[in-house]
Order: sequence, then structure tokens, then C-alpha cells
Amino acid sequence: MLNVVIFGAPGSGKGTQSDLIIKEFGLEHISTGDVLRAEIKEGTELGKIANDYISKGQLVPDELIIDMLANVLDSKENSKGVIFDGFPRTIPQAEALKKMLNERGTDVTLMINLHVEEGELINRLLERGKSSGRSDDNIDTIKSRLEVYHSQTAPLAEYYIKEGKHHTIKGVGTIEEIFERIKERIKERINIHL
Ligand code: B4P
Repeated sequence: MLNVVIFGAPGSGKGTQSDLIIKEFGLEHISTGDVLRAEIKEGTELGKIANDYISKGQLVPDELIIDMLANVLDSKENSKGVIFDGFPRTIPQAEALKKMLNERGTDVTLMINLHVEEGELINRLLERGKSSGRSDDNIDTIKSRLEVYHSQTAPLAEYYIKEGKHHTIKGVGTIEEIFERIKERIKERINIHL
């Protein structure tokens, strides 16, 4: 299986690039942000809890996210591979993902780390906020999300460097240019594994 973790700060383009990767490589998509927003829309118990965290720019607690992911992963059995978009975001989540995949006889193939400067991230998210209706696309929440990213999520890069799976990609340019960079890395990685 080809299992890709797409990683980066809020607004780095994880969701945008995931759509293109899925089409090119025929992967299933798991976006924890999308799953949480669907739960919020349906008004489920998980959605109500998640909404409190998301609207403050905080991460939803690991236990809730890990249980949620295990359920979604089981629904993607028999696929060619999965793109994990916005997951893991903490070291415990990365460890849980490894365990879940190992139990299913597979592992993360590579991690793509999209690098974008902070000013550009803020501009993109404010721009998206004009039409997204998302409770977290406003300047105060964006600042909290960036702080949480630096303190809790960015250290994960080290985890994947140690695993030998970390690839930094410049996340600035046209969407197609960035996708070409990602595609090249994935193809290199697939060739190594053949
Ligand atoms: P996510 O839904 O994962 O959202 P994100 O980090 O804001 O966005 P992404 O990087 O995917 O940006 P996009 O492609 O849309 O998370 C939302 C919240 O859910 C989190 O803050 C957290 O509270 C919670 N959550 C999710 N997963 C969790 C987990 N595992 N653990 C705990 N909590 C979790 O791009 C952004 C904008 O930029 C778009 O408008 C896009 O059009 C634009 N853009 C993209 N590429 C561009 C380019 N090359 N040039 C110009 N603009 C571009």
C-alpha cells in the first residue's frame, strides 16, 4: 500500500494538494478536519465536543481523534493506499497511526511536509474565511492555530526524520507547481520500494 501523510501548518495547502494526489495515485482520502466538520454539521456528541476546540484554534484531544481515525480506517480496507490529511498532529497520534497500520500489515510510506511562510499562511486563511463559513478562519483563531502548530505539531517532523520518511516541499507557487514537486517525491519513493 502507498500511505502518504501530508503535513504542514494551517493553510499550507494540505487539503488542496490531497485532492490532486488522490486523483494521480488512486488513493483513499482521510482528512480529520473534514470528518470533524461533518460531525459538527450533524450535531453528534463528538461534533459538539470538537466544535469547542476548533473554534478556539485548539487541537481536539488525542483519544477522540485516534478512536475516530480507527473507525474511518476500517472503512478504507482493500484500498491501494491512503492519504492522511491533517493527521497525525501530535507524537501520540503518530505512534497510534504506526500501530494501527502495522496491525493491518502496512506502514506510512512517506511524509510530505509543506513549507509556507507565516505571512502567506495568514493571508490564505483570511482569504478562505471570506467564503468558507468556518469558525476557525478569523485572525484571532488563526493566531492560536499557528501557536498550537509550532508547539504541538511541528515537533512531529523530527519523528518522521528519525523514521527516514520526511520530505520537505516548498509550498509556495501555483497549485500545479507544488503538485509537480510532490509527485516527483512520491514517484521516487515508490521506485525505492519496488
Ligand atoms: P484542517 O481541516 O486540517 O485544516 P487546515 O490545517 O486549516 O488546512 P489545510 O492545510 O488543509 O489548508 P487548505 O488546503 O484548505 O484542520 C482544522 C481544525 O480541525 C484544526 O485546527 C483542529 O482544531 C482540528 N483537527 C483536525 N485534525 C486534527 C487532529 N489530527 N488532531 C486534533 N485536532 C484536529 O488551504 C488553505 C487555503 O489556501 C485554501 O483557501 C486554498 O485555496 C489556499 N491555497 C492552497 N494552496 C495554495 C497556493 N499554492 N497558493 C495560494 N493559495 C493556496
